[in-house]
Amino acid sequence: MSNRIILHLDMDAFYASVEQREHPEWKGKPVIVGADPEGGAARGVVATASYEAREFGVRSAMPISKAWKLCPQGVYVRPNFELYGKVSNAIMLLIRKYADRIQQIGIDEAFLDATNKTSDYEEAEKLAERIKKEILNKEKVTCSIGIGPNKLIAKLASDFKKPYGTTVIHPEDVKRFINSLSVRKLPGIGPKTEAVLKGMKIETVAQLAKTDVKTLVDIFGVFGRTMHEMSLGNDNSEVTEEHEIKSIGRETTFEEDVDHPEIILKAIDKLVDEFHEELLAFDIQFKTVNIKIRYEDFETHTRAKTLEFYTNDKQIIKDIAKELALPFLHQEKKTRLVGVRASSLKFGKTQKTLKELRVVSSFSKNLR
Ligand code: TTP
Ligand code: MG
Repeated sequence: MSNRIILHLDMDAFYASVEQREHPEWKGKPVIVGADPEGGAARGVVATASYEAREFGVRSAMPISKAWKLCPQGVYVRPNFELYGKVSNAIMLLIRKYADRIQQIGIDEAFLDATNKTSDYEEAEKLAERIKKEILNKEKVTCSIGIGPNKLIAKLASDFKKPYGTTVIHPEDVKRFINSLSVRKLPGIGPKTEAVLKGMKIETVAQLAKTDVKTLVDIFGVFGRTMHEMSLGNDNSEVTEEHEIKSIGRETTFEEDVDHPEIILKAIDKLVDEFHEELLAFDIQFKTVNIKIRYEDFETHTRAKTLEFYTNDKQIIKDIAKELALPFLHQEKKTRLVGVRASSLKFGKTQKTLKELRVVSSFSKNLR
């Protein structure tokens, strides 16, 4: 067992907080970032909601029409990804000095390995407070930080007390902490997996830890083993810096598994529309198109096709993605997830834009 001290930082209601910073008149109000609600008739989803809006029950990934019903008085804002990317970059740059290594995950999270910067958990907690204050002073947005002996525990801890919380889990408290959580809190366990586990009478992490690994592997494949390791609070993965972007894309888990090819093809169009904007914004061309299809039983297929030339053409991505997906659409099994990516990238602009892109692109949204 290592004696690492890992911090996980996660911004509070990130997009909404940035919007409140830009528009001080929205501070203290329910702010909902997502599609235009069009008087409640819109079909998009909520990207995020300020903590004020969460009091009305509004949540990420909720249909905007539902948010409108729950909170018609809310301030509805269309997302400004470039702005969020800029704020995120500034924050990531600022926290660099606090750790030997930082690993950015998506737009609003990062792990920091503070093992060599701090001698114990008490010092680590002070470090976390300094980081939170500096971000608040300089960027005018808040974050929450979790501290633990590995990345998994740090991540679960950062979510424990939000907003502006600090949660420290000492190595000797890991078991008690993780056993108290519901399985849904573990990374990778969404509503569907939660439901399957519930059917097996597994609702808490403590119950998951007591389950035979083989049973879990039979049902969930390799993820069953990961799940069991997580339930024990184990995670040996390092905080690793990521240097280059190899691909850019999106994937979506359907709210309900689908068996209509039409729905999957439409989802592909929508995913491509989304990330293609980023390809254009950052002047990126691609040569390879990749797809991923996951069935209801978690069986997963990936396929790729490489062109002989670089392009940034949206229709090409759509056509190839659909061609690659076609053989998987007429199965007896329903589809749980579909993803599309462009890879073998060629960058047209400067390093600076590249860095911004990393922030914007590394987050892959759950569309409904
Ligand atoms: P999160 O960190 O999951 O959420 P959050 O920062 O808004 O709120 P919290 O205080 O609970 O951490 O995601 C970061 C940003 O990613 C979020 O501000 C908006 C975006 N996002 C989506 O666009 N769709 C989603 O379904 C989720 C979960 C997030
Ligand atoms: Mg967040």
